Amino acid sequence: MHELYQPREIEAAAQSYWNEHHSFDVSEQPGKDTYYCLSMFPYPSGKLHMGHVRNYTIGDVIARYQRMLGKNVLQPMGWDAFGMPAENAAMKNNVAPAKWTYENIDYMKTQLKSLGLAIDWTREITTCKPDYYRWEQWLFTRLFEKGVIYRKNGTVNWDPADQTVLANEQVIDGRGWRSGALIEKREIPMYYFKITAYADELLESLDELPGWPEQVKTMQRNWIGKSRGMEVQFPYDQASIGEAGTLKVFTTRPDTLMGATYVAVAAEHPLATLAAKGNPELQAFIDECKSGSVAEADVATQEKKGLATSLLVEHPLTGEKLPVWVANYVLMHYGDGAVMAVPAHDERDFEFATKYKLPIKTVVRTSAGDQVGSEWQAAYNEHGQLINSGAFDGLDFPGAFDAIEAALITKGLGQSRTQFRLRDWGISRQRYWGCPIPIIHCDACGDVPVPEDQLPVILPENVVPDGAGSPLARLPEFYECSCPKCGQPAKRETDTMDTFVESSWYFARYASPNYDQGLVDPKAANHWLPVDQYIGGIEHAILHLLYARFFHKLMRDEGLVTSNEPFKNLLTQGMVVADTYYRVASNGGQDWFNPADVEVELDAKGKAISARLKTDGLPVIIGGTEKMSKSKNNGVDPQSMIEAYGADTCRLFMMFASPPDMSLEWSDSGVEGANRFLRRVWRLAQAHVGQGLPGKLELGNLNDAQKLVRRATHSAIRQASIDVGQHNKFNTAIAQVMTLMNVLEKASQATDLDRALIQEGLETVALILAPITPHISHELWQRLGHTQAIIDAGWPAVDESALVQDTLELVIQVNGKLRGHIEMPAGASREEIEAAARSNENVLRFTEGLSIRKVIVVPGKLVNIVAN
Ligand code: ANZ
Ligand code: ZN
Repeated sequence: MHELYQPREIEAAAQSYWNEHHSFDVSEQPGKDTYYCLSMFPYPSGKLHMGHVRNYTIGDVIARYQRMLGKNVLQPMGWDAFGMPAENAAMKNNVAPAKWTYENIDYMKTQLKSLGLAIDWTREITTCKPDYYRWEQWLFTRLFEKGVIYRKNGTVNWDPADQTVLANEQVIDGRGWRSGALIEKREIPMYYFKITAYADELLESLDELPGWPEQVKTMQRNWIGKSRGMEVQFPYDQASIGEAGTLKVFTTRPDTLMGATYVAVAAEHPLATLAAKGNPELQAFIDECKSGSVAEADVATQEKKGLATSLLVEHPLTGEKLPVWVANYVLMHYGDGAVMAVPAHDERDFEFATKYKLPIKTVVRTSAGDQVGSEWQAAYNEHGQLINSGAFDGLDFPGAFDAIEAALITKGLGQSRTQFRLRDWGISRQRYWGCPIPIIHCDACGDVPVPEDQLPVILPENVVPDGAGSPLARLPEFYECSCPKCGQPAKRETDTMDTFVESSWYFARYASPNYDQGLVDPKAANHWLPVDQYIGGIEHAILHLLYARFFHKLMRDEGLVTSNEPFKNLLTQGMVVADTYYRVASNGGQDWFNPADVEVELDAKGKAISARLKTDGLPVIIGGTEKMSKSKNNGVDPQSMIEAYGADTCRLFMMFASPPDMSLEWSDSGVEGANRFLRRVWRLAQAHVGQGLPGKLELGNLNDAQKLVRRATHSAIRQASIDVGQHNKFNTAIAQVMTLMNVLEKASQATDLDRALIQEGLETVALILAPITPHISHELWQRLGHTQAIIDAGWPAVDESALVQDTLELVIQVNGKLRGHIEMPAGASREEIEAAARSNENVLRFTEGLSIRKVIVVPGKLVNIVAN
């Protein structure tokens, strides 16, 4: 055994052992407990960042731990390989997105391998390869025929200079990121997944997921946004509108109907169009609204603006005439694109009514009272008794809801309705690097799905996009085809799918990645699914997880899987954060410096007080701790870390610095600490092994000191098992190992029995660390004399008898002050303890001349003697 810890050699040896033995390749083994551990697969952007490393380390530790519990563990990996960055890189470097992507995958795979992850690489999935996306296309055609996918017009950002559609993030302050041209909105035909048909189930089955963080479930619930309310119709005032009809609105507060003082419609609403005829001012306002952002968050925060029309509608119950306004805070695609405005009880309406001097009428008695006043804004969402509402006065919310519904039904002007915020999922993208939508447009037959025997529709890989328009739309050899139905010349769809589609079902494909008879082999899929533990970033809490849950239900309804939900347990790992440093640049912006290039001066408490750039020695400003990112230049490259210290140090630091769901603060001294600890373990093992391995541990006659060593070993096992098994708390499990190491380093090595105890302790250290630092554990295990590899060893078991304490140390107090300690047999009675305490020499000294009034015994802890 080498004297010094040499991670490079140790890690290479362990990894080649796992490779040669195909240690992590798994197959279905009926009867054996399965465990499917999945980390969100990476986008092949070029190289791994620390967020990846943390994600995959957490997943790997869980996978390896479950394997030690005797389970058949599947841990696969793949590449979410379609997407815009490849197109951008292609334009910048004039290289085809396919080539760029495959090269990145090659490099990142070597990086992942250097981390020593227990991955079954035979199941690797690359979503941009036809053998993967053909099944996506197959499912698309099935769902299209079922009507779960349909076509309708959708609004996109159109760049008139580049003649191309832009994603929301490519529109900066209303202009194209590349051309700088003012972006227009355009309506174009797109394909939609009818996710709204599953809205109720997606909501309900969140309750079947106790293993998900509550926060994520709440985010999903809010996104789905189920509201129970009422649709209310306001009859047109024919004199002003010129025709008969009703304006339909959706409200969650029908109890406030008697407080409606105006109605407001979205700019795209037909009544707005009607009112704008011959009203250029209104038309200009409508155009302005239409050119604004499509993002809902922007609509919520923008200044409320509107314009009156000359149109009136009638209140459905009182017949009172209410003015129709066009307002920018009303969304066309929610509810009915129109609202009944109740400024007294709705914040947005209040802001609007105040600005435009519209009447405000209170109809609900809230904690703020009956009148509009200063405290009253906090009470918007409160329910209360109705006032100023005629026949409905005195009713509470449920009572008012029912009574008003009954009144509306009688008049045929309304009824209750449940409304979802969730919209159908538009998946058409006018981009090149994505999965082609398998539809053929025929003048005679319409939209014809590509027949199964003509799948996959292969994306040509040798294309270099230039940013102007979709390359596929300019490739006749791609889009020219004949109609599968009538045989006439037809045109292939040139849009590709949203890349969220690929990541919505990859977890199922891993079960049978090479299966060529279907999307999944149902037997394999049902063997492994649902995923036991899914691990990934909180940034995917809404869209990815919702789409994946949706797809799982689609696959279920296709008869491909039997479970209802794809991910039994979800762990959202915290961010990796690091210090930031900057200088103010001459243009007023900030120049960020990497922490590696900065020297920091600390005060006595270790707090940074000043920092200088290493190159010029001049000060830089300390910018605080932020998520590692390119923009703040505070990233640490995992590769350089692994090269400097080895993967085990990197893994140990990541797992020790904080629990997986909390943010992890990068610290060079923390990394060095982790490395120092592994060197300590190595040193002790080396010294131990160097003397020759001891004989078998004979438990018969341990002395007190030896019992302490053994107790330290087994209490580490007990605590680590609880921390890891029940709470995913690897950091505290590591702390247990550190405590154990302190004991082992001080323990006597004089006799063979002493050394047998150290052997047991070191084996425990290797085993508990095995999921976290698998390479050094692999090596130590061999050095400690095992022929079987540590990956095939079980998680250590607690010997309860080792935890039994023969004697306990009790604290002695006189009048609450610490006056000494006594050793007592663990089974001593209160009386025996009291007697021993009374005869203790310190007690005798401190109670001299006093009389003892009371003796309080807290078994196992202390004795307090009250004397005066
Ligand atoms: C009258 C009212 C009175 C409302 C009141 C609220 C409070 P959720 O819960 O998100 O479903 N609304 C309806 N359609 C809208 C649209 N297209 N654009 C903007 N706002 C719209 O919200 C439903 C509430 O949002 C509805 O209830 C409506 O305002 C508004 F004291 O109607 B309410
Ligand atoms: Zn045809």
